[in-house]
Amino acid sequence: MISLSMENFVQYSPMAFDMVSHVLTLGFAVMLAALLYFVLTIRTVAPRYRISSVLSVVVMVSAFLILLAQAQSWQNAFTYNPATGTYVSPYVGIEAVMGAPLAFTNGFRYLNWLIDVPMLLIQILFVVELSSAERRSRLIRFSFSGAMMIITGYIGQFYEVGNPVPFLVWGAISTLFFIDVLVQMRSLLMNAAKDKRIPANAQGVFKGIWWLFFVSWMLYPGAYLAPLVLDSAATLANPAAVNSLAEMGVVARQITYTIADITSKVFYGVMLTVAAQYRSEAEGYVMRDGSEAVAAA
Ligand code: RET
Repeated sequence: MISLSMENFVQYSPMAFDMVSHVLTLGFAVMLAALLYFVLTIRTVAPRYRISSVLSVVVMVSAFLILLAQAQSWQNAFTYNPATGTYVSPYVGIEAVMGAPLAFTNGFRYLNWLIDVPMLLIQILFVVELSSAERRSRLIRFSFSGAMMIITGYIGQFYEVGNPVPFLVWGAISTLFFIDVLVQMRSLLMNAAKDKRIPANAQGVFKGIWWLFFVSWMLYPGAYLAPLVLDSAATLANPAAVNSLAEMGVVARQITYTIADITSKVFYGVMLTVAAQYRSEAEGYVMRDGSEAVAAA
């Protein structure tokens, strides 16, 4: 049984190798920049919405660290071979490398999602209008389904090279939890989009959040399935064609992860901040900078 990520079995042209390095660097740089946005805008919303910004901050810190580690892992896992002009893992084809410390893995991403997915799902509960009993029950169901979706997918990804049956079975189990998350999120946002207690501009933002959520979260299962490209490529007779298809699959997968991370964490958090700002404004909240206190003294 092979339990290494697909990336380790492919040879990369310098262009493909660099594209992945660049896109992974973009990923962690955006998280750090957005961290500042969420910290600096926290007082632009009324206190009851601020927990959403706090949760975005938690997501940014954990994503920054994991994506930094992910980029370093990419740099360390491959060496340039001047004879072939490609980057390769020194371990390709060596059975004894199971557990090799420098092998590239996407597994850390899943453990990061285990933190971030419940946070992202919970933060919306503080920006739409819910009774505290409903908020609590939604929070429990979101956290349970979100965590189960990631844990089952994490197990599945160990089988991505050469073990299609457990890979697809665990992926299917994960999908059942994903469907529950989608159904809950849709009802939450569609209700918010027609809730009379929410001003029209914020209602429009909630509708937009649904579409952003749906598209960005669908990218993750797409990236999970990328190794199937490698499996089907393996049936081709020409090894160079197999490699170039797999190389494209790896580059596409890392680009997909980065787009998904930026949209599902950063754009989503910004849209929630905007919705909270509209709601705060409609409720008469005015941001104070402390100068009136100084003037009064
Ligand atoms: C897996 C396994 C295959 C089936 C499905 C999956 C869904 C993953 C999702 C992940 C979302 C992650 C987010 C992270 C943000 O930090 C686990 C790939 C359905 C939807 C939003």
